[in-house]
Amino acid sequence: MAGNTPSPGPNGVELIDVEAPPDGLYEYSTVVTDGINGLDAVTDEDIEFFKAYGYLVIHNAFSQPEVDAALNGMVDLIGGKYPDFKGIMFESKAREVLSSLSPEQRQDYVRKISWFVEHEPRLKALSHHPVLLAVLERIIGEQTTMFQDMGLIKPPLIGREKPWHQDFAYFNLPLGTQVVGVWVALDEALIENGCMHVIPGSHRDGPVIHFQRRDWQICDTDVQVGRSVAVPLKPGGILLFDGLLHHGTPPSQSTKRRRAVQYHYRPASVQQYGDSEERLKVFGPEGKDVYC
Ligand SMILES: O=C(O)CCC(=O)C(=O)O
Repeated sequence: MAGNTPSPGPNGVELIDVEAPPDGLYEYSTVVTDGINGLDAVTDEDIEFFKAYGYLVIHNAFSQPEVDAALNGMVDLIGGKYPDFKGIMFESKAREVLSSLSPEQRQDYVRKISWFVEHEPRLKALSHHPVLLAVLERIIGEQTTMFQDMGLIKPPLIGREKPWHQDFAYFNLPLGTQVVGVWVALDEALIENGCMHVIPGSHRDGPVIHFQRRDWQICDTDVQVGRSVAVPLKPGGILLFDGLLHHGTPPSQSTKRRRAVQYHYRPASVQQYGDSEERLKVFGPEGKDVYC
């Protein structure tokens, strides 16, 4: 995939390609196949595993009816059912074809949706599931506040990479705050359609400088690819991950959709900073005499 060349997207519409990641960036040492079965089954050892490795896989966290309801909610958000909802980030060129697409087809032109939980109760239900919140409280050590919600969509074949990064680099929170991300597979997330890749234990290395390249990201040559693992999930499976865990997703090479939602939680007692100054001091403002 070369930069900025048109290529056929769904329904034959031309889309602008984005820069491809370097070869080998998403090689992995292992595919994670084990995990907990159900939110109720999380033990104290699992909480310790999370603290040691920075992630936890829970299969069947949500039932198929809950997943189907969430997908219907996502289709309604993208299809324009809620006029007050403005949080849709479309793929380039989508604007030209939007009016000709059905709500179902529209999903294949969306990259991301955000700030939707107050508009869509079926997606809020996942984020506020009482047993999920209880697990998060055990990790965070106090009552939690959800402070970010996102729908992450990789349309078939054109779904782009999310380069390696630490989510904490995006948050204006005091360093040391225990942040937990919850990534929920709504479709089956496979290696081919861009499942999550993580570097176990990398949260313990602390904050890493990020650069504005294909995204706000860890330098490709700093990624410890040899330590990375791929985390495929069935619909309803979730990945819990530490805000400092290195993670990323490769571009889709599949005709299968990969839709997911991601929620972030922090301790209720910790407030966000009003500006990004502290964050950029730690994660590196672009142009600060460092190059990757
Ligand atoms: O779902 C994806 O493709 C990547 C999501 C992610 O890592 C993020 O937005 O922080």
